[in-house]
Amino acid sequence: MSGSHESEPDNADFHDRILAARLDAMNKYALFAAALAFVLVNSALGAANTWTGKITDSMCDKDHSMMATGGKQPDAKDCTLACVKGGSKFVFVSSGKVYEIANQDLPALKTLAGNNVKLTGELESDGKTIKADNLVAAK
Ligand SMILES: [Cu+2]
Repeated sequence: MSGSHESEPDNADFHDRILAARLDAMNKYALFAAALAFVLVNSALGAANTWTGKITDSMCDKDHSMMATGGKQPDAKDCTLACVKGGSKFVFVSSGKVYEIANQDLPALKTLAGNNVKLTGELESDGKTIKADNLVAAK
């Protein structure tokens, strides 16, 4: 091996590094463009939101003391389901605000009645009705 060949691997390496840097910059741009597109599409569709709160019913909303018997608080789930059976609607209470739920037939409303939940959905233009997409139990 002569000395003149020794610089070649270095050159190739240098070239690789330039190429890698260029690809890196392109990836960053692509990611940024994708993120921007996502944000734009989301805001155009009336952004989905996530709230933490409680599923209860429109008669008791913030607490079930109205249904207390002999000073004993009813079980939140039992009370909510009983009230809904009696004609009330499921509501969602978050940070002291009571939201109506547009889709009362969502099965998770029954299973998570009385529970703390994380609710993902869309706030309708009236500012007090949520169309729920998903409910998961929360602490
Ligand atoms: Cu109730």
